[in-house]
Amino acid sequence: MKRTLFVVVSLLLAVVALSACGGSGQKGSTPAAAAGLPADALAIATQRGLTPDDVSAALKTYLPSGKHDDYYLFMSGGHSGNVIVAGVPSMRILKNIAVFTPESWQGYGVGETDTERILDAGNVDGVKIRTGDTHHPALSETNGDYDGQFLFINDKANARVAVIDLRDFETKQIVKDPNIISNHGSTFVTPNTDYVVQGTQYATPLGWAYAPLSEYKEKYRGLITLWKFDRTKGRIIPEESFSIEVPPYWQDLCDAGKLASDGWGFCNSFNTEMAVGGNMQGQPNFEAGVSQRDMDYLHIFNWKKAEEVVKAGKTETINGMKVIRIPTAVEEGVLFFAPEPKSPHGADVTPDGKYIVVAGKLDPHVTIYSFDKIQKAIAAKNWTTDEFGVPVLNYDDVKLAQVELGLGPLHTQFDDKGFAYTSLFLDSALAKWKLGGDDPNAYQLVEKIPVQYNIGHISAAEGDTVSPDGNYLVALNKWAVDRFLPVGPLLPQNEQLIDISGGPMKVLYDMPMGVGEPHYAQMIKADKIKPWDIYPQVGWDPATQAPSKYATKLGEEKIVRDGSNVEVFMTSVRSHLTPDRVELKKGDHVKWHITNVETAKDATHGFQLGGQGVSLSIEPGETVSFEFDAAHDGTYAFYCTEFCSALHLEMMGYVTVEP
Ligand code: RUQ
Ligand code: CUA
Repeated sequence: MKRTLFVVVSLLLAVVALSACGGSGQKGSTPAAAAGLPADALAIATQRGLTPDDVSAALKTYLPSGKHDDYYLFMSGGHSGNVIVAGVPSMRILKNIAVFTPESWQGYGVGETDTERILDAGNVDGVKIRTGDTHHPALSETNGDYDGQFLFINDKANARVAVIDLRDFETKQIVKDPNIISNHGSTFVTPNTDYVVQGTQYATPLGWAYAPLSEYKEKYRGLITLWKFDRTKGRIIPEESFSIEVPPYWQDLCDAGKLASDGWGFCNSFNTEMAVGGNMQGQPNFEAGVSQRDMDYLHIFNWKKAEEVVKAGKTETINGMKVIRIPTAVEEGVLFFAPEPKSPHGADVTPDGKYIVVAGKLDPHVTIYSFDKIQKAIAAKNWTTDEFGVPVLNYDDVKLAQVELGLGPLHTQFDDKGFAYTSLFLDSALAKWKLGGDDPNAYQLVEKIPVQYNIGHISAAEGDTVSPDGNYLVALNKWAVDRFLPVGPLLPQNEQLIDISGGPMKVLYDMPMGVGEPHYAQMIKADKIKPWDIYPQVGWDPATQAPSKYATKLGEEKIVRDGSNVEVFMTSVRSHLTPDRVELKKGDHVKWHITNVETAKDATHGFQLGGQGVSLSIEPGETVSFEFDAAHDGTYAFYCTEFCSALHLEMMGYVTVEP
């Protein structure tokens, strides 16, 4: 114990001395070293039973009040249907971005607002879908590097993709693929965000039309959909998007080629058996059925070639979407397969674009494919074909190396020093290994550390771009078991921050996630994101990112009645809503616009109207519109939901509905 304390003291002193050398140089703040080590530091460490490792982890993650993090971390919220934003290294949560599910506090998707119409665009066959399962966030890229402008995310349950604008961190668009009902290899972007790519997970007949499972091979299909993204509009353009038809092999995870492999994309798959279940009909469970073969197929597609094929009109339009059918994809050299070992998962392209790493859930190796070898095999036309006529390259022609890492390898990320990191689900561990270029023998396992527990995706700082940062990696763990205060049988997920700056890897911080299951995350340098402080002008409509035609100036508030149609033009400013009386008659249809005329940072007003299911958040400069029918006579109160001033409770008004 004495020794431990001694080490703690030396460590604290060393860290303090170091930070003094670095010198914050800030006037008015005394560096800790100059002030001397606080007398109680050792006492605190002792009393709390902190080890030297604990102390250094604390010092590496602690952010003094008012200081900002180095990175933003964008995590999917799993079946909460949203996105969660945190800061790294503090791991403090900064924001929930409502995406596929309504959220009262953001006024998202409630009260017939523009945001409800964004959600309505994702309805399926007229069914209002208000749930989602977000898996893979993708930041927009320029030349293969995150540019901090947009974020995309998929909804696995309904094959939808959403666009989030990072100027205001709000969802702007949801698109529904008209031909598939579930996606997974989604979203990922091409290096200049020309396309947001999406792969099917569970095959169905196109348009999820009816066909019995006995017709699986004939009728069921997957798609790789390339959603065209227009950066100036900040929107996906469905009319300029297209799909490549693929066999019903359950495409899994994808990545876009970059640099050397720009123009190509890669998806692993895992049901080349074409198992159809039937565990009550004497057939194996799906899990056994889809794991019979030793090899599945890495899908290799040439999206630039596909673009030309579409331009040449060699597509079929199915439910409004242009589709390159399999025979055309084969004939035009758009689609190839390469065998990949045992229950593959993940396809991750190295920062230089030269190699593709595929893991195998039931194989202890990662397999590294060489893009150069793939090109040579294609040029030599050295292949067999599958049952659908798709060329299958020879494994030995395209495989460059394998590294044995441990049990259940899943996902790979990269750093700035030539190392790769792979999650090991069954081992509950993170493996660090060395990339070896074209030399198969140079690929080597370096180190493994345990994580708590059942690790899925990992996210290293800019770790899937052409220029990773190293520094930090977050392990997104499925199980937390014993890590946190118990909260009933449904435990939080555990996101662990890991130091990968050099030397042995170290877990620095455990972060419980109070919602959903963050599948994947991306970590971007904080200074690349330039959010607005307030909307660019008073009367702004965030749904269109343009001035609203319903913007109302101070002094120009009014209530306009035309028969039973009533339109309210309201303003909000600390600490009143004008008008504060809205007199309606039973049966009126009401359109109501509120402009928050505040121009002070953070001067948001909320708005709730009792009895009508209306909840809004009106940020400085924003104009929001909502509608409702005054179906019942009575007296209702509306009020501001943000404690905006000392007289916030008085920021209210009445709606009277006369019989
Ligand atoms: S994957 S279950 Cu991202 Cu490993 Cu979805
Ligand atoms: Cu505005 Cu409270």
